[in-house]
Amino acid sequence: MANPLYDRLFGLHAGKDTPFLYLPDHSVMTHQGFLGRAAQIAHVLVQSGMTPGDRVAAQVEKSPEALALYAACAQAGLIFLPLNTAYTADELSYFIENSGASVVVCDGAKSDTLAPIAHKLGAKLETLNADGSGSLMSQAHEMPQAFATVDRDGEDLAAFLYTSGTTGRSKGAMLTQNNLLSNAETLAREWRFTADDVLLHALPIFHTHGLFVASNVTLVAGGSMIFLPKFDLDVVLARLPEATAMMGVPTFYTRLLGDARFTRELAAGMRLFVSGSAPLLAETHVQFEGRTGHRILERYGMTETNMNTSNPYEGERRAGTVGFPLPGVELKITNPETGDTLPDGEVGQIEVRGANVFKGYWQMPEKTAAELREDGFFITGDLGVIDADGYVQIVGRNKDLIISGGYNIYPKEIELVLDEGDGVLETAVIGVPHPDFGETVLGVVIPEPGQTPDLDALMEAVKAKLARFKHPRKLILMEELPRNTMGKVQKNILRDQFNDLFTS
Ligand code: MCA
Ligand code: AMP
Repeated sequence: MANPLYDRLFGLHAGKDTPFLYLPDHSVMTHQGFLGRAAQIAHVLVQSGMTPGDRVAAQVEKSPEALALYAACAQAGLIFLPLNTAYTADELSYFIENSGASVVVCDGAKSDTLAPIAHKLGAKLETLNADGSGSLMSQAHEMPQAFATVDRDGEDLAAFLYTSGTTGRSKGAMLTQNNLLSNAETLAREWRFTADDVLLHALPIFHTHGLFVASNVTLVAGGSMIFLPKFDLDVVLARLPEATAMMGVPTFYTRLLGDARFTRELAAGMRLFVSGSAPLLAETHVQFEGRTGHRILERYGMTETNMNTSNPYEGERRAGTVGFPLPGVELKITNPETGDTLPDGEVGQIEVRGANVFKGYWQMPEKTAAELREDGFFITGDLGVIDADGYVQIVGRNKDLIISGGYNIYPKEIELVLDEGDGVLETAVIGVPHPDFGETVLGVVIPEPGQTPDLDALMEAVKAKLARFKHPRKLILMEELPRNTMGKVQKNILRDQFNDLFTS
């Protein structure tokens, strides 16, 4: 027996003194140094009573130890559940309860808030701070730096990543070892990653992009990462000359282009810039090439599927497209009503199938059945078209979703909070263009007859419940919402009406 994910991402680096993480203070953590920490954490988790298949929920700042926690889970056969650091106590409480996590790891600053929640839900609370201190590592440091890897099958679950839904309730996407590993190996091959690569890593590690795409691809290839806590423009510009590759959301690239220090010379040592998580404007692609001589490689993925398509490494990286289905991924465009496959050139819903596609939503069989067909095709909710040369273009969404700076926001979740406000009849939350975040959140509020809702109070109610990145940038009062003859709210009309609100 073996443990494919651990063996092929981590285990193969055992005993190597090669650099793995270049840190903000310019210190270096080797592969072996990293694996030693992961083994120590695995001991702590197992000694606290965890057994294979148990869930570890982590809401922690990005650090080498936070990444080692992921490796520790893989090694001990535990399911890793990373959580956005912006989530509020309300949001966390749902994730912990829904997943049945038996250990919760949080930043020391949040332990007072989370302790009662964890206690109520029967989970053990450990702390892990950005500097690596806290209860988890203080126990870990006492442990041996080797841990007997737990046997796992490729079909065993490795991670839960929560993704919101159009009904407002988040769903835990169950990802297997094979889902993660197959995608990492494909991407490393397609993007020509080797042990010589140094990836500039400024993404958060609680979502697919930073954790599975960026980190797993580097690990599988044996490369190293400049591991930065967040995207800080000055730091990214300073460290770029040490890197060979970078992955980012479009906001990273527009921010770089907005700075005169970002020049062709600064990017001269780079071989690859990858963009994803949100649409990269063709204009950004063109401007980037003009400035640096590099064509950004755009790819397309989802939490439920990892990466589905990619522009070619060699060959034309076509602006405004997400390239071709990756090897091993089948992609078809279907009629959203009938599910029938449409001919190339026609716009329809994107469906994908392959080893990358998740197992389903944790304890939500109906939601799984609604999105994952029996034949294995996953209905992405994205609208796309395949052009004459086979490039896939995403032209819209068949789901009510806003993507702000690469973070997904489901309007329903915000509408449910706003609708509860005093004097509010109904609300509609929409995404409108934003120069930095691509899209941002706008809330339209319709008062009950004769009432004037207090918009500040509404905003406070949202702040109390939902993560900062979900907060509307603005709330607007209107008399009524535009509706079609069936009575359905026409958000497209609202989007057109407020299209220029943040860009003009
Ligand atoms: C921060 N804020 C945001 C966002 N990020 N508001 C809306 N959208 C956001 N994305 C808040 C901050 O809390 C702050 O609030 C204010 O907005 C401005 O913050 P700023 O300093 O400008 O932001 P930042 O800290 O520099 O962060 C922006 C960022 C970051 C670097 C773009 O959001 C980021 O790293 N995004 C990457 C997201 C990502 O990894 N997505 C991948 C998901 P205040 O003013 O109150 O302090 S995986 C995925 O989508 C699929 C699978 C895929 O294909 O990859
Ligand atoms: P998430 O649920 O966070 O995994 O986000 C997945 C969604 O992000 C997809 O369904 C798309 O709508 C969007 N997405 C990811 N990559 C791209 C891209 N390159 N272009 C357009 N949309 C993208």
